[in-house]
Amino acid sequence: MTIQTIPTRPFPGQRPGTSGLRKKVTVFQQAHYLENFVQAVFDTLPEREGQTLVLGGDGRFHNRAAVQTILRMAAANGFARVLVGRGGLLSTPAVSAVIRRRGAFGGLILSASHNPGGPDGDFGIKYNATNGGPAPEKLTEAIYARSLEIEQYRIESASENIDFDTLGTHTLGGMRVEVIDPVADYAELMQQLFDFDAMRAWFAAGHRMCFDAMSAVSGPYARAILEGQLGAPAGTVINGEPLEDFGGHHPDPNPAHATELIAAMSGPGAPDFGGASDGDADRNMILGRDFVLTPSDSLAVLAEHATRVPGYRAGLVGIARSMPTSRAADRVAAALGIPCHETPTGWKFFGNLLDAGQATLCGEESYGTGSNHVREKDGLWAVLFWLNLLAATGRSVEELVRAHWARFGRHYYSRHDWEGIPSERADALMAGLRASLPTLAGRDCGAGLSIEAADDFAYTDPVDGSVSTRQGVRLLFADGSRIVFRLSGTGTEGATLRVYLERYEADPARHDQPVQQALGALIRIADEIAGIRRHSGMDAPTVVT
Ligand code: VG1
Ligand code: CO
Repeated sequence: MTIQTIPTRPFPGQRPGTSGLRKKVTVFQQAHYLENFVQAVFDTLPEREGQTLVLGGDGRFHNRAAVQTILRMAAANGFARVLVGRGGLLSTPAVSAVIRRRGAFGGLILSASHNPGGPDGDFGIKYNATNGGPAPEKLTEAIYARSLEIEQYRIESASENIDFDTLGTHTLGGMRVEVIDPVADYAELMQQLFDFDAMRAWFAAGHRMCFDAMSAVSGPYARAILEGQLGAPAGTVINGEPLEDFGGHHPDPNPAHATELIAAMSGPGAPDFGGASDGDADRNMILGRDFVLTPSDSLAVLAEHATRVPGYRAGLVGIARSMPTSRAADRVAAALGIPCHETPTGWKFFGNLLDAGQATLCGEESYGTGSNHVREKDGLWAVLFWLNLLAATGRSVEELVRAHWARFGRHYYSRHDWEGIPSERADALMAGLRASLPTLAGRDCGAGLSIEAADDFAYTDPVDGSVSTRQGVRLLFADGSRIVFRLSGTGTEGATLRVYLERYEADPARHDQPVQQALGALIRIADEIAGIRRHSGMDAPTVVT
């Protein structure tokens, strides 16, 4: 064993955002940059000695180099064992599953999720704790504080590179490295939750689906489960090979970026069901033939029918949604007589609720859905859940959603992203909004919309009492409509303003309006109150989902 202690100096800005530390690949390629952050993580985990770490990523550019570095650092920092996915691959939900199943101490996930990859793209890293979930804010803040005072890191220097492309066991400076099948644990967990026989019968009856893996990490998982175990025909999974640059695309499953799938799902010859997931396979998009549904509606429909699926037959103890996510799930929770928790944006806020048995299903408007089976959102899980519902009910995606609207009403919903705003301008916009908050309540905005309350969302975790403030400015209208403004915490260039728009419509005769039209008055009010065009100098949002 040859442990080297390398002197280093802190890099500013190693503060994890909504989901881990994300920077340009070129930033991560600087000498000591990754090492400093990893050492800062290890330094905040004194109990790591003799423990097991799970390691893998979404296969993007720099994944392989980072795996070699982290293996050496884990060996030099007292870990007894690292479980690394073959090829350095593990999806985010698979890391969560492996940590939980194998009783590991924690895991490091190498991914910038839906951000583009390649040498000019983004890279990222995040730490997940013993429960399999993203490090809570207390821990990410401690990691950041440590990164600002770091003076050295420890790395094992003598050994050869580890071959992590073949299953097997290696020794690295006294530490065991096990190269594991990235799919096996996850696939077994899916078999416990879903009715594989019913889904097999659905395909055998001639139904068809298209799953777009977006050249990201879900490909091997989707192929093994959909085509391998459920008998879907070869070719059901498209873009199934993980590529270091995701084929040059944003691996972001929404109608703006998953254009190939949207095209495949339209027209009379289209498959019955469509799904997609993002870079690290924790997001999902669900489509019917010529039918796109919002993630907020997806969460609500899954909750409504959860007991049709074996893993949830006993019913739900609660639902949790991020604050900007529409209130469609709240109505289902009310009908079921269970609580619906409202948390800040980011999956880390669901962890305590799940651990405490206060929620079964969780969801975010940003194409994230999940449950207590792991502590991450889970893209393929959501697709399988839908597939199980289609098989169990014999109905189509559109039929299930329309019936849901008829019963509960429709929450028209859209998110407008204004990307690449210079940070000072975006900060000025948010400061202006916050300053105007006391004057907004009671304002009549025309079109029958008056503001009942306006605030900056704050959250007190019901389990550990921790408080998170400044989580998004909310305008709450008397008719139940909402506008929410917040700045993204996952970008790597300038600032992204997210504007979330929601309007409730109870009357089934009015459930067929074009979404942007139904939200037209709210879109106008958002700009009037926040001065988006004035501050950003832009005419229109860059992405509308
Ligand atoms: C975005 C989404 C948020 C999600 C986060 C991580 O964060 O809005 O809901 O949890 O991405 O998802 P932000 O701060 O940019 O709005 V992933 O799949 O990129 O890890
Ligand atoms: Co993701």
